[in-house]
Amino acid sequence: MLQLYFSPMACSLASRIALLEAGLDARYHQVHLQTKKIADDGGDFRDISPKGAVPVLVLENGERLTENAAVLQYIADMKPERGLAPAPGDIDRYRLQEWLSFVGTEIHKAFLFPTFWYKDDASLAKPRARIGETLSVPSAHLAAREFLVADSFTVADAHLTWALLLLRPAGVDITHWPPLAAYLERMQTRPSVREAIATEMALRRIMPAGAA
Ligand SMILES: N[C@@H](CCC(=O)N[C@@H](CS)C(=O)NCC(=O)O)C(=O)O
Repeated sequence: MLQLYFSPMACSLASRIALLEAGLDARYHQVHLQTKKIADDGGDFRDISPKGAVPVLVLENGERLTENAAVLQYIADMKPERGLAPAPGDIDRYRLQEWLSFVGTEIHKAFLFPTFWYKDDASLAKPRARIGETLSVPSAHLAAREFLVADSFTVADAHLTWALLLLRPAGVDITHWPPLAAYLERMQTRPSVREAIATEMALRRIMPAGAA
């Protein structure tokens, strides 16, 4: 069985959504990101991945895969019939990678990560100044589209949904970008998204962990 190392409401939420969308069972291991302790057994998460970051997907053969973009595409490719990623070679597969990269670098690492990990105003001045311009890109893209890629839900939507969910606690009001607010509302009507959020919010109440 697949195994996912995750932290409640961290970016690994996208992998949980993808697993649910794919209908794949997995064993979930909670990680405390500040202490790098695994909740199950108190083990050192850095022994699982020296990066010390979630998500880590342990494959059926025991190999470990890290990085949201790789993990999400791997999950999608395990169940191609679910259409969670366009077929390799299709131009839309590169569109998917374009969005995974954009969310991972321009929203996650450029804004959410410093906001949740650094917190001081001096470090955050530039990320705060830039986030509006960044969000205007997916906002314009989604103004006349339901999903990021082609016309159905893909793992890129799982990734962007997570990032948009964290913008509010990061101090960004996404109602300033009505297409993004409407998109997030639509995504939150999906059973996979609702279940993933409910599961992880319940865990977060038990063991608060740093996100992003
Ligand atoms: N480049 C990685 C970044 C993953 C990442 O930053 N994950 C965060 C949670 S959202 C984390 O585990 N941070 C802990 C740390 O960096 O020490 C990816 O896209 O998967």
